[in-house]
Amino acid sequence: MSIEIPSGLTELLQGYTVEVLRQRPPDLLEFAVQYFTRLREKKLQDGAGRPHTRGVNFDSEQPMQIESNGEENNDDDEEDDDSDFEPPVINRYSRRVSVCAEAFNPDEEDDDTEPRIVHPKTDEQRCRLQESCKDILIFKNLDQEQLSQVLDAMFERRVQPQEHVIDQGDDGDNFYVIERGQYDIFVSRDGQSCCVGAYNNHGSFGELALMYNTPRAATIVATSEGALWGLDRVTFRRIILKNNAKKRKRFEAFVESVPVLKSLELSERMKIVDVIGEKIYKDGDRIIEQGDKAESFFIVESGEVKIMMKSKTKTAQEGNQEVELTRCTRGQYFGELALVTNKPRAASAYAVDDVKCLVMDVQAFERLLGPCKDIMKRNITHYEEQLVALFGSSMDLRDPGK
Ligand code: 1OR
Ligand code: 1OR
Repeated sequence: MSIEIPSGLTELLQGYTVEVLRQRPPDLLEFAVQYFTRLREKKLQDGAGRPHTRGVNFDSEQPMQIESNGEENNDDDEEDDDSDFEPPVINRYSRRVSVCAEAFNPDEEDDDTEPRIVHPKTDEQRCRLQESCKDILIFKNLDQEQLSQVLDAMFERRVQPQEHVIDQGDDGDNFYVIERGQYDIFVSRDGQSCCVGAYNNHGSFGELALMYNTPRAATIVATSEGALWGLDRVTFRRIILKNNAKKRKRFEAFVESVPVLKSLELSERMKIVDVIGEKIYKDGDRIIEQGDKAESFFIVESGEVKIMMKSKTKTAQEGNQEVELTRCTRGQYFGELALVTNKPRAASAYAVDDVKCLVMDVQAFERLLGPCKDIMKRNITHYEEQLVALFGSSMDLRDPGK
């Protein structure tokens, strides 16, 4: 008795198998449910006309090209032999596994044979994208080639007021860089959704679910019309996580030695390494300007940083002169005061010779440095005592003039 294999079955299973090999999900059955549900959704969207047995292109926000990096891949060759079979492209699938700082195993995910995603862009788009990404901390340690692959893969997304870009609890699909617009951050606690912060025209979000394979940790809602640049999960993991593994090796010992971080668990310190960026300054560069709105926190990695404060009381000869308050060297931090008090920068910071700092954005500071805040607050009391001694009681750290 011969058994007839239904038409489309081979392709259907092949599509699933290819995705399993690409994603290596921890639970094959759960993955199958997700995969085939999405496949069915895609089929319904495409209309019932053509049987959709070939796998899913989950990334349908914009047309894109998939570029192979030219390396031979036997699996792909096999797929090419089957002229009726198109491999599925990119899967936004993410499984929820436990939250931990061990985000990436380079041996498992270092797959340079992955097809590359390219969203073609005009010169004008490319300029806007580069401008939006220039201060993104998790891009800071990428090499030229990695950065250009990231930029190639990014796609533009416009949003309207009240649009939910991310919903807490969802699986992670994309990481977003803000080109413009305001976005509120909501976190649900005991069933109550609280606004815990906001992004104002720059920054990035959506990295946590992709880094740690966890559900979205917050809801992000646009409060104005806005423009974002998205980076798909697969490219994010391939490049950013690979780079994070390197960053951990490079900064682990240093971060271990920073006194203010001593009260954190090792896994929490490693999460800091995942989201920090290294910034380099030349002699005389202003790192922070007194009176500015604060967006980051700094730890000196090498060199020396001079903290200068303008007195509010002007004299005819001196004008609004800056007075040197202190210097920070390797392992010391600055820029915490404005983040803790939610006030403008109390002083300016300048590089003395070449300086390298590890920089963290305000959201990561809030999220990760809670346990260190007591130490910081104690030091702030110490600043206030010094302030009175230096300038008299008329200067107020909570109202630093520019
Ligand atoms: P994600 O992939 O989990 C939601 O998707 C994103 O919101 C998240 O990545 C971060 O990029 C971003 N706690 C958690 N996620 C936050 C937070 C945050 N802020 C921004 N995101 N907290 C607020 C800190 C101001 C801590 C709340 C307790
Ligand atoms: P920020 O976010 O206000 C400027 O940006 C940073 O300079 C500030 O955080 C501190 O990290 C750092 N008073 C105020 N800010 C100081 C001081 C300081 N020292 C360092 N910073 N005093 C010097 C105490 C030795 C007291 C003022 C007289």
